Amino acid sequence: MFDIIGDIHGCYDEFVSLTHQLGYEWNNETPIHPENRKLVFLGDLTDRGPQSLNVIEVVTKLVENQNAYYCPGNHCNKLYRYMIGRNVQQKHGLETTVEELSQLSSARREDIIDKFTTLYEESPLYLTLDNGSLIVAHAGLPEKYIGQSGKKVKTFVLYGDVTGETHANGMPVRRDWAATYKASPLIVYGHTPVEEPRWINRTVNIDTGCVFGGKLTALQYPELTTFSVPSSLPLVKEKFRAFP
Ligand SMILES: [Mn+2]
Repeated sequence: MFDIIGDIHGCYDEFVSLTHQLGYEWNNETPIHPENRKLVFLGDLTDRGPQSLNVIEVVTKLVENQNAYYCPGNHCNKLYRYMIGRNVQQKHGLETTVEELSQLSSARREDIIDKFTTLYEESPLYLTLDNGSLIVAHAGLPEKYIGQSGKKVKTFVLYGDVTGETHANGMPVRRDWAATYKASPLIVYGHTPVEEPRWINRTVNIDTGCVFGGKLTALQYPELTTFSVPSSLPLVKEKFRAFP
C-alpha cells in the first residue's frame, strides 16, 4: 500500500501536514505509517519553494531505510548535474536550492550533496510497483515506453511529451499523451500543474501546483483516494494548465 506524493518543490511544511493527514507518525525526523504504508515520491523535490534541503533530508533518509520509493524529475536531474559540477544555469528555481546550500557550513553542504547524489544515482528512471499494475513516472509514460529505457524514454519521463515549442507565457508546449493512453497499468505522474488531480484513462496527474499556490496532493494506492493540503504560497494562476 502506497501514498504517492506529487511535486513538492521545497514545500516542506505542506509535505509534513500531508503526512499527518495520511496517518503517518514522525519518529527520528521521518514519517512512518503504523500500518506500514510506504511513501512514493515522483520527483521535483526541490526548487522554487522555501525548504528544499529539508525535503532532501527526509526523502533520502526514508529511501535509505527502505520506507519510501523515489524516482527523479527534471529539477532533480538539474540539481544533480549542478552538484556534480556541471555547468547548469541557475534559474527556473534551481537558484533557491543553491542559495539554501550556500547558507550551510561546508561539512553540512557536502553531507547534503552526498545524500542527494546517492539518492539520484540509485533511483530508477520510473517506478514499477505492485507487480507492474502501478507505474510512477515524473512526467508520465506512454504505453510504448512501458518497460523501456534509454535516452528518448528519459527525456519523456523527465520533461513530458514536449514539442520543442514554447507558449506565449514561456511554458513549453506539451502534448496530451494521457488522452490516448490505452494500456492497463495505472500511470501516476506530475510535472504539469493542474488545479485538481486529473484522471483520464488509466492515468492520474497529481501535481496540483503547491509551489504555485495550489495544493500538495497524495494518491493512496490501491484505494485511489486523494488527499490534499492547501499551499501557504501565493497563487500564480497562469502556471496551471487547463485541459478541455
Ligand atoms: Mn517537473
